[in-house]
Amino acid sequence: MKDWDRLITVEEMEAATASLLENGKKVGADSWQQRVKNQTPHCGFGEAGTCCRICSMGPCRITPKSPRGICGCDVHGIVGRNFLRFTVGGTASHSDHGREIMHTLYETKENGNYTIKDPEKLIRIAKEWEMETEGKDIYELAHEVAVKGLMEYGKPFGTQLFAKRAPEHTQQLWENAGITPRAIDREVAEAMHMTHMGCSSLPEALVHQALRAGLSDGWGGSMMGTEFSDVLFGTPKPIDTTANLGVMEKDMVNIVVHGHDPSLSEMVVHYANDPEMIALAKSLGAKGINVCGVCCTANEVAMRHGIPMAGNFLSQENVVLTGACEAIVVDIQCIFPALGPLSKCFHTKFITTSHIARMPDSEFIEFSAESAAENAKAIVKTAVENFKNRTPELVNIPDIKANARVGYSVEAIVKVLDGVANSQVDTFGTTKPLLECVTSGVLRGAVAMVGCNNPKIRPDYAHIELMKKFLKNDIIVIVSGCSAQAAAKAGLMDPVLAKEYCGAGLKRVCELAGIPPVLHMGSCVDISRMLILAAELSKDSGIPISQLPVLGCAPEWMSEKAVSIGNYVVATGLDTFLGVDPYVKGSSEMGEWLTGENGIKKWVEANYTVETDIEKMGDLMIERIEAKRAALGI
Ligand code: XCC
Ligand code: SF4
Repeated sequence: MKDWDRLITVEEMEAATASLLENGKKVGADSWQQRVKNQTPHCGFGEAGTCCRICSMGPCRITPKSPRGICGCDVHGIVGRNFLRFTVGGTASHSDHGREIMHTLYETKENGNYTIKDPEKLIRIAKEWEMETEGKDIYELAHEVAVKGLMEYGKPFGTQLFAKRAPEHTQQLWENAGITPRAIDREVAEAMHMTHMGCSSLPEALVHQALRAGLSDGWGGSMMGTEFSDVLFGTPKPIDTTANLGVMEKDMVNIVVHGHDPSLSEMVVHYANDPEMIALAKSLGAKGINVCGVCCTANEVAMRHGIPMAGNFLSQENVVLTGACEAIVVDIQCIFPALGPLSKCFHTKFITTSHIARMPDSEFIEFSAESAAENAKAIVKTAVENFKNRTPELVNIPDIKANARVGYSVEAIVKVLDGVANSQVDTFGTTKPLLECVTSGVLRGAVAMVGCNNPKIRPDYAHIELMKKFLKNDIIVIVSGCSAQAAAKAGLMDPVLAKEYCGAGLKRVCELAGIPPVLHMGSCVDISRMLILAAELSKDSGIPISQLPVLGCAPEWMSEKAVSIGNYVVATGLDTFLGVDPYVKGSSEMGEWLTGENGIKKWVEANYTVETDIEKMGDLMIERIEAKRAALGI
């Protein structure tokens, strides 16, 4: 047993943060904790979604005395437009990440910077897209598939190719409601158009487009991001790693990768293993090079290479505060601009690499697929050379670290659960063993927990406490994004120790399959993996997705991307529980559309529940799972 073989509590993590903030004080560092104080109380109009600045006659704010904006728009129109814009901010970001991956796929070549690691998957998708694969060189095929995928963003006619992966019933619901997603860019542009001054102010129309745009993300941009990341970098398989701040190494060069696009982090990981770079590190007095991750980039490299995960969204400042971070290398999304000034307080190099995410006080080393090797080498070298600039008195690495088994792609889940529920060999390659666990009651159901941290919620507490509650009730938890890292940091992905939290049924499944009770499915674009899993469960059982005892939940979400995700998860038929209100509480009509019985539920058989009391949310979710079971008679 290693000294870190233990479970970590939220209190321990909080104590670690407190000690790091003390470290920051010594050098005059700012912190998000302080900025939250400066920003509180938040603007009430913004919080309720009742402020409009879509045209320059405003900004208009809705109060009992001024119930309409200058153009006459009422509160429901304003809240609805804000909600739709919030959604497509996320749709655009996720999907653009997917687009970058498609460009990387286009750049692949034999012995190039990027190659094809999962050719079978590429061929499988090409066939699914009805492309000719026979007799083609794999790189020729990759090139053609990349072009076809990129067309999904702007094709003038038709709907998303991957939408056909949904069960018939779901596709029919989408068809009936008119929300089958068309070209991704079109859904985003149309949403911006609809919310332009003097266009849509009818909640029904705005919510309708929010669902369709969301679906173009989940079953379009994000799904391409996931599937072709697998093609490029390998489809994840279970792999052991460690998580929490203790993964940083006192005697090594620490390079933290942060952001989302694995095209960058894969290369950094590769060059950190380069003998020349390791020799350089040793010549400068370090024992080697340690790459660790933050946010979704961490998920990507953990799942494919077992790179340790230093933390999630609200721990990004913590990695710099350790005083042991030689470089924090970022690409896109969820990067605090605060990292610029913060790294100036230490020796840390803050390296930005994408024209999409330029920030003050950073060193910009532009990264592109054509020059990826050169760029990555320059980045690693900069970090290594910075080791000598450390201030030893400022090094403070909290001694907290947990084991985590990660890498549960749908392919991996199907494989590991095969045979667990006494099923026969003929079920190989299906989700039937998992279904058997659920119908027999050994497992009561599943919860897909996703999303960020948000200072409005005690960081990681909601994720971890909810997970423990579900495990105790024999509900298996699948996770992605920063929710996944919350679990990993606490030890909930330790296949040995996490069993202690499980009910008897779940414990047995974990033991038989050798899995942790919380399954790491990846980054946020990888929520598309959850869609595929839900679709497969539905197809294999003949039960519509909305009737399966499976729920979605984002207790600590904060980003626009999370709202886009919420829309596609709900639109796929999964009831979704949010711990933070998406700025819609100012409109009763929007509330009804999203959370009521007569709104989106009529279209997609699922809706949202917003519940900021986390204990209550957990109870509601368990009740909902049991109600779905009862309705199925299982
Ligand atoms: Fe970002 Fe993906 Fe949220 Fe984490 S979970 S804070 S979106 S890194 Ni996506
Ligand atoms: Fe005000 Fe209407 Fe302009 Fe919005 S669109 S700022 S409500 S006048």
